[in-house]
Amino acid sequence: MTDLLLKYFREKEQKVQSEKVYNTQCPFCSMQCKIQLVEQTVVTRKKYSAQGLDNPTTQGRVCIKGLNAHHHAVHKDRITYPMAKGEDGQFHRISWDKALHLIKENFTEIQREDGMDALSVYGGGSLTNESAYLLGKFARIGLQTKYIDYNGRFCMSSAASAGAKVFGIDRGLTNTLSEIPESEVIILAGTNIADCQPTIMPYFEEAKANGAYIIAIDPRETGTTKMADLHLKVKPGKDAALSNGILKVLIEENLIDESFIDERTNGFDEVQEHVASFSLEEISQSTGVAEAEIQKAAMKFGKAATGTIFTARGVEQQTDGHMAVRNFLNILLVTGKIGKPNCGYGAITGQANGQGGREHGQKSDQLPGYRSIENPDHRQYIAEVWGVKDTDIPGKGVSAYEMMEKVHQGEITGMFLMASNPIVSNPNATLVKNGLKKLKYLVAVDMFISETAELADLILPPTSYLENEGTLTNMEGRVMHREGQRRIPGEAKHDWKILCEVARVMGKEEYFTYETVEDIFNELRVASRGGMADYYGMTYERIKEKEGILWPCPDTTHEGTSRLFEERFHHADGRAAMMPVSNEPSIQKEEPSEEFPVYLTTGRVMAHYLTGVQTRKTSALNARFFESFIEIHPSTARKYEIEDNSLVKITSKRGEIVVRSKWSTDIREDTVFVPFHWAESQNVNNLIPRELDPQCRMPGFKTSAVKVQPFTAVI
Ligand SMILES: Nc1nc2c(c(=O)[nH]1)N[C@H]1C(S)=C(S)[C@@H](COP(=O)(O)OP(=O)(O)OC[C@H]3O[C@@H](n4cnc5c(=O)[nH]c(N)nc54)[C@H](O)[C@@H]3O)O[C@H]1N2
Ligand SMILES: Nc1nc2c(c(=O)[nH]1)N[C@H]1C(S)=C(S)[C@@H](COP(=O)(O)OP(=O)(O)OC[C@H]3O[C@@H](n4cnc5c(=O)[nH]c(N)nc54)[C@H](O)[C@@H]3O)O[C@H]1N2
Ligand code: SF4
Ligand SMILES: [Mo]
Repeated sequence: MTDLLLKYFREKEQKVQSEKVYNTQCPFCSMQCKIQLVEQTVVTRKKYSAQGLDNPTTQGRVCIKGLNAHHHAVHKDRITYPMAKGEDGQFHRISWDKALHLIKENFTEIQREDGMDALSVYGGGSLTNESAYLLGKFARIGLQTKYIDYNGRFCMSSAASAGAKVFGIDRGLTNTLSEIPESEVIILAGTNIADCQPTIMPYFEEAKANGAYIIAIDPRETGTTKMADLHLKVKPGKDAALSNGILKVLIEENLIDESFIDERTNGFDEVQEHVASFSLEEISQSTGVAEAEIQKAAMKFGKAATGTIFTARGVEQQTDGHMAVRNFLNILLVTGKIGKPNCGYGAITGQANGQGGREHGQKSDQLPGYRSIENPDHRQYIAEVWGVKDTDIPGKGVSAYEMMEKVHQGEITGMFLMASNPIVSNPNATLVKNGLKKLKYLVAVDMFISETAELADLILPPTSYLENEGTLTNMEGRVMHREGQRRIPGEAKHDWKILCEVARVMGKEEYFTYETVEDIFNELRVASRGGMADYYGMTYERIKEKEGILWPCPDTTHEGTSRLFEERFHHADGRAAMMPVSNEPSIQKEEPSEEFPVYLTTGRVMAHYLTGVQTRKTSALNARFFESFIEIHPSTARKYEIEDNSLVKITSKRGEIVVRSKWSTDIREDTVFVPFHWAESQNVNNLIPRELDPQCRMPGFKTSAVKVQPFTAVI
């Protein structure tokens, strides 16, 4: 054998020797696609390839983000040791001991000077159930503060609060995805699943192949609306009115299920009276949707034997998001299309653990298992699980954005931030940024120096989805086990371990004595027992064996719950609560004016995830969209003298940004669209108002008014 051949074989052997295979779940959206990552070391370089693994929800599918997710986890910018900001304003490596000492010193000082509630905790929906649960306990017991909330406030709060009020329980999907193909009519309201949950699409494609009629509601044409048979191109923010139009036709054409209404609901008479008080013409005028189209949508939905409604952030991220969702639920209830096969509701959950993250206590008014922090019995129960007195559990705090206002006002002077980038994702972002700069001490737990972490005094390195084991609850309400098999890089620690260590230095070690992540899950099971989101019957062993279990699962012989509400809703009388919904929001939304003449709406593109901290690091994704843009109709663009592919200044009452124009006839002429994946001078949240939904404190990310003009740089 020649030297060359020998070398070749030796190298090949080396390759095989160093191949490692990791099973995991995609860290991004709520589909939670199962992924296998193969890591090969070729001489000194590592090569990765990812592929989908079969499971009941995604059946082996993965999208472009999942296939490329590992890039950020192995990125050179990843933080792998604690870093403190020095006098020079730069971050410097320090030891864990030193980091924990700094936290103890600063947090103790803040609470001594400014009071216990001067410290705040801000979490995220990508945390595992175990970390999300522990973060709630950490705030209340570890730091003894009432101020905790999380980014899910901007994501799930409208749908969650509507579900809880109408049905008495909030699980994203009332039925499993496997029922979609048999549903005859499907309404997709304010959701762009084609870009945001791509691996869900085959369920809908199968429904279409079976003859389903799909109705999409969106101010823009998207990959999702293109699949629809009918697209109601609504004006931003008018979903409550539009759904009232549909409801009016259903009731007045007698396309309702009277026995279902009588036996299973309350409040129908008020809804009937309400829809008689306006005309379809008024609805058509305010929503920009033709009367005939509203009628068609209602007739199709009302006449079908089965039907399903999905909503997402287009409907929900509004200052009347809670009520708008309630009105879509009114449509389901008057037609009796819930609690049955191939019928039901789905709030398309957003983040990896958008579902589990909202169940176990990261929310300011919530204790584990969806218990209420204001209910004395619930407090008592959780106090017993935690081994404290109920008086040791602080009361209700405020929502995510309101916490930022308290920071700005100087009432909150310290913050522990885990898994969010709030200066990019909050509305009224300039105020949020200025506020966070004033904090006496900000600790950020993040894999990267995000725009917010940049402002921190201390950054702690967490593990990524490849290393961190735990459970996450997908959009169906299916609790899945993520393996976390890769070796931890550098000195990174799991989020839950970081919480235990900080609690220890704050003198609360006895409440945080977990050896493994499974120990936390076992405590969560007990804490959730008897609550709305009951996980008691799940164990790691059962979850692994069944490839996920749908909650509620109240005992260890229970199979989990595929379909909700077959016999009763979860209110004490077993009935669902209907309620009339006003066409006009109680908190006025911005309408176009002479100064700010077009609607601005915001959202996502397929290649990027949220504030882009992870996906902007991935060249395969970033190459698809490396900067922000404004989607604008050519006639609107001409009116404001904006050329295609040119820089545009967008101004609102709050501020201005500069992005590139993208002419498109897909969007309404009175509306522009800007994604929110970029920061600094392209951060669209600098334009978004501070007003919140009065019921659930959701900001109005999807409706504001702006001016657009060509950007000419001053040199
Ligand atoms: N690629 C990608 N996928 C993601 C994410 C991501 O950042 N990138 N994020 C994940 C998360 S956390 C979430 S919450 C989900 C979000 O998933 P979606 O809610 O589907 O995403 P958005 O793009 O925010 O908004 C959906 C649609 O609402 C439309 N819309 C805007 N205003 C209105 C309105 O007033 N009424 C109606 N009816 N529609 C309107 C927009 O044009 C858009 O097409 O996606 C998840 N998946
Ligand atoms: N204008 C506008 N604004 C919006 C929205 C919109 O549609 N329009 N949507 C809103 C919605 S739905 C959402 S969900 C929010 C999301 O907004 P953010 O909460 O800001 O979300 P991310 O950009 O995902 O920030 C997560 C950060 O946590 C880090 N991270 C990721 N995984 C982990 C982990 O496991 N542990 C730790 N410790 N860190 C981790 C990432 O590196 C990143 O820096 O934005 C909201 N803001
Ligand atoms: S982003 Fe969502 S759909 Fe795409 S691979 Fe990840 S979990 Fe699946
Ligand atoms: Mo979200």
